[in-house]
Amino acid sequence: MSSASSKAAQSGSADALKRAVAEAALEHVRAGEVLGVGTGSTANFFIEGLAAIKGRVQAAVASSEATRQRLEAIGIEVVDLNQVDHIGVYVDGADEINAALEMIKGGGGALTREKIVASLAERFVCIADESKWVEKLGRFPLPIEVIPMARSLIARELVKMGGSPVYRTGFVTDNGNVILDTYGLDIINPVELETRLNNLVGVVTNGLFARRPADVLLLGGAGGVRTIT
Ligand code: ABF
Repeated sequence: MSSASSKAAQSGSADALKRAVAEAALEHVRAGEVLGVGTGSTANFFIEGLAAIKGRVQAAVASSEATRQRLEAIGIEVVDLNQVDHIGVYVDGADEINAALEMIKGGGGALTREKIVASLAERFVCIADESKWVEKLGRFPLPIEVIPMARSLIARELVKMGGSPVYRTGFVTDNGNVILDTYGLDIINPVELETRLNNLVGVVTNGLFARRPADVLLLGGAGGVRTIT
């Protein structure tokens, strides 16, 4: 970490911690490969940092329209995932992450594209400040993207599973779907729950990233950035 961002991290503000982990992630960018880039405020700091090393990035795949626009604004070519058969590294934030590097994602609503890009990436580098670190996933409501006509059907299924789904009003995903932010699910086994939710007809994607967890976590705290694998 540079001394500037080390000082920033030590100052402890959330933005300083996000900036510090974003800067640390730049070291994971490999020359001449297609890079996957996530969405959210931490990922935005990463994109800012990428501007300085953009010559190293062959091209990028974006996990949202917002990220695509930010990458193009700094002069990085953004390619469609269908043009790519390999992504070396995917860098993205999370809403919660545990010691197994399983995550809840989707607070920003980009979970489906994030999961698709992550599934192709050889290495998933998660960047997060320490407020995201949890012993057990589930304090953050689990975002579930559903086909609009199945919204009430899925909501009833989630209630049967012990959840309290809340329709994210006024929000449509980049894929034209809606999101149910689901409180109260007891996430004892994240892999099992991710699979079970995937099997509900009408669910496009759920925000559990447990079947494909992160490979590396860069976690920002008052003492600096810790690398957890
Ligand atoms: C993305 O951005 C999402 O999966 C997650 O919801 C969110 C984290 O946002 P932030 O970095 O703003 O906390 O990674």
